[in-house]
Amino acid sequence: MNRPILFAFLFIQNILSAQFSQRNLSSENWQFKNSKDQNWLPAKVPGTVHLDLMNNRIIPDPYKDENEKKVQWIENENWDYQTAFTVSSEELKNDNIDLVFNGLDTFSEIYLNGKLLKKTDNMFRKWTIPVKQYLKAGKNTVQVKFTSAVNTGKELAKKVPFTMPESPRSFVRKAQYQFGWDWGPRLVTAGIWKDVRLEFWNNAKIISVKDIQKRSDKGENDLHFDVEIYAQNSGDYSLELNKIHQKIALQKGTNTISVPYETRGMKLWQPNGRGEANLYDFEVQLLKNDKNIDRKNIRIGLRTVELIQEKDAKGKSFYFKVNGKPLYIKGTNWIPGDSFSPRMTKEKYRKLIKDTKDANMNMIRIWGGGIYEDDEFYKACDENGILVWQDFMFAGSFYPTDEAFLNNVKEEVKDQVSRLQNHPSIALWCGNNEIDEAIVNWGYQKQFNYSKNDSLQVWKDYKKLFHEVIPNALAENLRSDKNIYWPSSPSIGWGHKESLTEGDSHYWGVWWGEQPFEMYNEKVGRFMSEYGFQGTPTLETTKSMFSGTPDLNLQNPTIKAHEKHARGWDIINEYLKRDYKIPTDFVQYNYVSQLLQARGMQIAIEAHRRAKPYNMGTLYWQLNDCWPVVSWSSIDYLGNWKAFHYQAKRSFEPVLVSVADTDKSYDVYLISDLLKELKADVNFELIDFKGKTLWRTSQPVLINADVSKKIKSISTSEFAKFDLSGAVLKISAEIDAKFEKLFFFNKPKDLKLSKPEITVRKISPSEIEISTDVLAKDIYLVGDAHFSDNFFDLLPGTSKRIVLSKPLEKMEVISLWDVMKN
Ligand code: BMA
Repeated sequence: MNRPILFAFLFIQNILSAQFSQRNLSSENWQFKNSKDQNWLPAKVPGTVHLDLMNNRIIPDPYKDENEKKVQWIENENWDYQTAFTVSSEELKNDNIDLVFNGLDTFSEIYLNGKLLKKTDNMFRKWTIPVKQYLKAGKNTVQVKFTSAVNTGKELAKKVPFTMPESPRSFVRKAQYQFGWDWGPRLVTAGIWKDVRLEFWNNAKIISVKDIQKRSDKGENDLHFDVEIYAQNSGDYSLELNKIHQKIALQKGTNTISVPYETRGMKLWQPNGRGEANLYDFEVQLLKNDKNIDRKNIRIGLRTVELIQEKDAKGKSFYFKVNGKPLYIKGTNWIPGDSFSPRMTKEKYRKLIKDTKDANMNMIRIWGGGIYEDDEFYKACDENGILVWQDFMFAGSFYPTDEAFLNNVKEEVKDQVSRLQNHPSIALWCGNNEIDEAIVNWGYQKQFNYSKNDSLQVWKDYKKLFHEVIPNALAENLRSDKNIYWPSSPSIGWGHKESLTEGDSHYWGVWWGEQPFEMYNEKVGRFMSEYGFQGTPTLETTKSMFSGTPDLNLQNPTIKAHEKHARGWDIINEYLKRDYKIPTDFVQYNYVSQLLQARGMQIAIEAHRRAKPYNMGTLYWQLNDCWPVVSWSSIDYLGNWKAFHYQAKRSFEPVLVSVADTDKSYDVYLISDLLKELKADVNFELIDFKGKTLWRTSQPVLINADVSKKIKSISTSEFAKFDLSGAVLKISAEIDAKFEKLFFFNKPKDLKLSKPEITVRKISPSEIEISTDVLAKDIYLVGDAHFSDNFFDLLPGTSKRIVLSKPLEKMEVISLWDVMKN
């Protein structure tokens, strides 16, 4: 019923806006089918074949039960998509009509009215096809036929004379995590995963608008815009930038017009923790005979980012200067938010980025095994002051370098860089995730019996792609200070001592190497871009793994199937034994495994921050999940904060107290990321678990801006007379900067806890107050709401107010005593 009205509206709009207009074809009635079948079924665009099969009840939800196995056949099939759409004779009067696909996953043939117009082979490219001559007034049909990426990849792999690891995934320019990861299911998708449009234009169109910034020696930001215009006909045009008008003459073909802009009065874009993330909107209009023929809107921030690497006594520095000042980086790694990324919502992106801001972070690394993220992701980062470390999408394998592959990558870089370049959040472009490391350390050459020549070839290919083709393509498309390129993360693998003295480092001795958490205190590099430990998802998310009534039991095959690391459960249990115990009760296991993860990460983050300025950044592995799973994430698939996210927030506070436990002393550090000096009277109090003060002292402290400083060293002999397994050191201050830190002397399993009487008082429907008589360690408020704090310690005789995201009828409270009592 609505359709004719809609068409009429679009039609009128086309005429009114005269020259440039576009139509969204995603909202047409799309259909799909297995290419072997006859019957077409309803489909959704943007989408993927798995979602369409689920919507048509042909497959079960792969996230539930052990269904992942049941849907593996899909990757070997070919899938056809089609829709019909109407074009008016008015629309056909435009000089140019382009059919634009923002993303096709992956190998496809595009037909318009039965004619093959294009073959595609890269999920990360945008395809623009001039179609005016193939369109007719009235009904038109577009078909996109996808061939299996797995089968195509296998064919491509045959061209390389030796076996490549992770074949066929590295042969296809497609999100690599879809082939299965140690936190992700194998779900190799196909489909029209981004919007489809028809674009109508005449005379000329704006290809891109780049904001180019330079910081002068005086510290001022110089700004101009490079407007790239394609003109079909040369002639006189005019350009308007936020109402500033200028006449321009265009040549036939591509023209670049540079437009300076006065920045006086504009405020800088600052990363989270350093001030406001100020953004400014610009509209660029192209006019012919005073009529608008095209426009582009961009939102920019004024900022400079530099990566400083200078030789020093221990190696080479690695830090970011933002707006001229060194910035200690606190953050995390991002993986795609769903195995079916087209169903990620704006709200989900916004919430996850807000969660990083709320946890005091200032950078997020988009890991190279996923996707170049949706615009919404970067917009949210721009607005929240979260810098982005952007990997190109290559991860943990060897990649081919035949001419077709290299050309394909060049186009991919061009498309992605021109889409993303204006986001002030993007700080660095990185060639790949763990490929240098894979070549040097992972032993594939031996595993696949490479000859010496094969091995040399792999290294040559690597250099070609990541030291030549990608950085050159980046430089061609990003001619400004914003082009900071780093070939591989990490630059040096964690088995080599240089990984701790220069470059960025992924330290996996804890977890993969099963070294103790305390090792984090020693393995501190210049910039830690990955380290992590798994924890179970929250109970709500665990329950969502079941299609029927959840059977919360560690032996349940569904629960087991939602851990993708081959030794995952064993490693968690090994560390549980060391620091806690292995509970048999499921809820307790879920709780303690989260505490374990939070504890390990606290040790790591604090060691990194204490080492400032030797260490200038810490990005833990990983923020989020793409399905319900046991993983390194701090926020689970449904968006719930695990114990670790609450801990990350505490450990990333701008002012942090941290205690380093050496054999001889307890060294207390005050770490400040603030740009002003700090004065405080710091109180130190040793309290037993019943609330008795055993020892106390206080001391005035003055620390400079942005430093880590040892403010006190307490000799272990001073505390020798106390039973430290039943005591906690409280370090607090109220003046200038307010902070409180509780330091325990023993591992959780060696603490002499007694049963706390925890009371919950309702203040309002969404606020409660928790209090306790004796020390309550790791209080866990169990309920399906977000709590302003959770998994926290409460000292004897104290209370804490907690805000709930929604009123709860039922809430349980447990603490570590409940687990450790027997
Ligand atoms: C890092 C990442 C991922 C992986 C994680 C945990 O190396 O780059 O590839 O999921 O470790 O093993």
